[in-house]
Amino acid sequence: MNNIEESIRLFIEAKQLMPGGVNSPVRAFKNIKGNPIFFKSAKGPYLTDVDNNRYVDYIGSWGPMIMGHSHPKIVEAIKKQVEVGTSYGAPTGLESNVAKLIKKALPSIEKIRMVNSGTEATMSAIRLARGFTGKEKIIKFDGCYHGHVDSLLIKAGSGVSTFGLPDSPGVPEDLAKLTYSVPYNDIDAFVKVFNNIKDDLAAVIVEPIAGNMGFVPGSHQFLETLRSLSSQNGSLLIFDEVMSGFRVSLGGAQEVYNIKPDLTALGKVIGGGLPVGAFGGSKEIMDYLAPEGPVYQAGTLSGNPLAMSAGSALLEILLSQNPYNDLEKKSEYLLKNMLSMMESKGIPFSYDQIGGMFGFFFAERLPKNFNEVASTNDEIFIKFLTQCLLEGIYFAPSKFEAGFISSTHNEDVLDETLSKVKKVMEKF
Ligand code: HOZ
Repeated sequence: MNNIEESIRLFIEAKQLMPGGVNSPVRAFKNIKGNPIFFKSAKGPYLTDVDNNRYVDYIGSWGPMIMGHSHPKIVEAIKKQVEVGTSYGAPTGLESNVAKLIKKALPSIEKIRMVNSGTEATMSAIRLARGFTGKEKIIKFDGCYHGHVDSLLIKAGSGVSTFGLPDSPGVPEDLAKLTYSVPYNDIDAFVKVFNNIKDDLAAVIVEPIAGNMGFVPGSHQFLETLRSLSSQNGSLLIFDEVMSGFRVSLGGAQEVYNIKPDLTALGKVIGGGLPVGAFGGSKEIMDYLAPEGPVYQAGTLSGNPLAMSAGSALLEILLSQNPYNDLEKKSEYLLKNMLSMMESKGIPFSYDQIGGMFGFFFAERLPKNFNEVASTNDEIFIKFLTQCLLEGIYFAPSKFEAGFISSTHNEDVLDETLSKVKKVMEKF
């Protein structure tokens, strides 16, 4: 069992200095009534905390560590760039390199704008959609989280659900009323709202594979309905692939479903673990952005050379190795074996995975929307999570988050995880 004395001390100190002791709410472990683990290093599939405990990591910095932590090629690319400058506030060829790599994997993107986070990507994509269509209303889906953007912080998933804050104070009501949130995977509910507001509908934004209410893929029919009605109406369909992009497959969820969105938002993964985001789409829409067009968006650190170097290194590896089948097999092996342990204890358990992204729920049936996720068993989740942490397995600390696996999670690492899960299950 891990001793986390130093993490406890650092958390006490951090709480005096930062709200909740963290810079992003889910990390505080408040919902599982635990002390967050403070880390000092990471390599491959492992994290090491400040008390020298080792954890098998199933968060992977919420996505980017597809090839494991501190991959030598990414480390080398960052080191090389550090020697020649970390920020110029001016163009480099590195940006075009990342743009070309992304275009190769995601053909719906003809032009792209680099930003600094997924939040910035969705925020700017919404502004562009409004500017391009000349319309103002937005449809989103309950439990989808698109960053902490005012217009999108309505019935959002991730930390907003984890802490039971369906709407955030500070979001002006006049802005919030332009956003309509509809149950995920519910075609009838969508069509009804769509028909009511279609004359002023700028965009429909969706996580085609939701990774912020646990892991919940959209149904084909649901996503196809969003595509066809948006096209008929001249509204833009925005796929938020901040979580699913380069995670579920090389071409993201849009490749899995063979559906072409008008705009795509990407995040952390394309920076190989450095702060980055991007949004892109057809030339016609993207050229509506300044300085080509009238919609304004800017940033000194956008296309930052360090982030672009790390991103290029990771994307080149992903394009050449296409690790997604292997990743899916790994998560399936893990989850299938976890299921049989749960079954032998009579604990309701279900799971799903695509590529390197997965989810498990303490429920008999896989949830299809936010309400179903919310009603999965909290008591078992908290007990399981807490015991796993003590044994050195680092799963996402909220049932409203997804799991991530890396190519460095080899058979030994998976078996090590399973033997620890077995030990945890002895306490049930
Ligand atoms: N909202 C993030 C995942 N969906 C968590 C971010 C973090 O705490 O790093």
